[in-house]
Amino acid sequence: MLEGIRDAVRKFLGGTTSYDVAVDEFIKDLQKALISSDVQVKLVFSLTNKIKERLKKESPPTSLERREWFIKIVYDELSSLFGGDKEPEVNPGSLPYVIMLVGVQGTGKTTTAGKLAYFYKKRGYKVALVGADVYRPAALEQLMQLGKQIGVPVYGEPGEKDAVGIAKRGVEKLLSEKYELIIVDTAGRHGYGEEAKLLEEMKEIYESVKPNEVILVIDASLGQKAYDLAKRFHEASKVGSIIITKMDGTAKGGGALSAVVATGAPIKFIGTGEKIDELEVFNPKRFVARVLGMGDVEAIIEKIKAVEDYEGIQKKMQEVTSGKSRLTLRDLYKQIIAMRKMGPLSKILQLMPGINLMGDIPEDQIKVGEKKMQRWLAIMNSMTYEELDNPSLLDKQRMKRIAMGSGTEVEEVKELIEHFNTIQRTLKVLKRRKKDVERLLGQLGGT
Ligand SMILES: Nc1nc2c(ncn2[C@@H]2O[C@H](COP(=O)(O)OP(=O)(O)OP(=O)(O)O)[C@@H](O)[C@H]2O)c(=O)[nH]1
Ligand SMILES: [Mg+2]
Repeated sequence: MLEGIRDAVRKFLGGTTSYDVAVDEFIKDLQKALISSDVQVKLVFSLTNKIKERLKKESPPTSLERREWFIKIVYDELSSLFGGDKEPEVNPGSLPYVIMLVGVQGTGKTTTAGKLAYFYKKRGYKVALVGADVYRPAALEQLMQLGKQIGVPVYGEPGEKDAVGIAKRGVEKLLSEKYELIIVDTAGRHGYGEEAKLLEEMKEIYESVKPNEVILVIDASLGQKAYDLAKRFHEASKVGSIIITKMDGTAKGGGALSAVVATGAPIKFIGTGEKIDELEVFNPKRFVARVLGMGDVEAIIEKIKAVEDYEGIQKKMQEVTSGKSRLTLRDLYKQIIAMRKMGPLSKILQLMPGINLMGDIPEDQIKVGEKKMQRWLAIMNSMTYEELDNPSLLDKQRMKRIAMGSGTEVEEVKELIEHFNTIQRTLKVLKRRKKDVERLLGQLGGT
């Protein structure tokens, strides 16, 4: 099970064996977890070979622990299995577009039909639903209610037992009424759990409706069974994409990879709750982070990003505190841009070696609201290079000109400069403190 990977990550990060031994062990655990999750052996080995190759070719950045760097590589390579950096294209290529949802009982097809209708309606498409589940009592009623909630029409034939006929007539009627996006909800059970018959019906609906896309709905908790299941559905009606539901539950989507492998179809959305808007476009990296253990991996990724974004700023700060260089507004500008990408500066500072001395700076001195940051960026955009490099040039006249140019108030320009001065003062304190610490360390050294 993919769940096993999380334990392996934890064991690896917290382990005390030597790095090389731990890497070998981790790779074996990873292979075991993937293979027992029915991922093709060939694929597993190509993945682990890629990881090993990168280990040989690349070396960890100085700011990262070796073990953390290794997990980052695993994360990268697993992500590319799920589609890499990009989110999938979810807009229909041509209109009208017919989607057919398939999947076993209780996975969330009907709920997802409603969520999809809402999602596309919000994107401006003229959407309609077709209820073609004639087995579950009140299936049509459930869909009607969802439709009513979001203002999307639902085609259904209460009492009719011919699902294929309903689907065909429904899609034809809605197409003639110029609906652009039609979503067909199908049954998940068939009489007394006769799966062969269910699949036969899927095939018939598929052939008579000829949907543009078949989406397989899979429950995140499905685990190992997902592979066979996805394969059987794929044979009955060519699955074009996958939606994983109930990602909000305790299961972490272990079966997802298997389903992807079995069908070759990409995951498009994930369901994250029972409510109509709890549907997200699938993001491979976020998903893999979940598989690897959100807490552990996220912390590492965040650290890497923070380190990359701040390496430049760190260098600059060191130069400033050692007296080699002077802080300018241009540095502040870069810092704000990086901060908006990264989150609070205070958090980033904690991650940077050597800067934890700054620990007792009050939070609110470094915290700047998003809106303010945007206005400050506008202000700095209106400054000349000369002014950015030498803020002491900023007299009343210049401030007025800058406020006009950036559509802000002189007060805000002043506020920005005050903030800049605060940072400068803080750095001076830091510089003094650093000297104190160095002197203290020197004394302790006894020389
Ligand atoms: N927590 C959570 N619950 C979900 C999600 N999607 C669906 N559900 C719930 O799962 C249950 C089954 O959902 P349905 O949409 O009726 O499933 P179905 O596949 O249409 O079921 P059948 O028609 O019997 O095959 C309902 O209680 C839903 O509220 C999700 O993403 N998260
Ligand atoms: Mg249903």
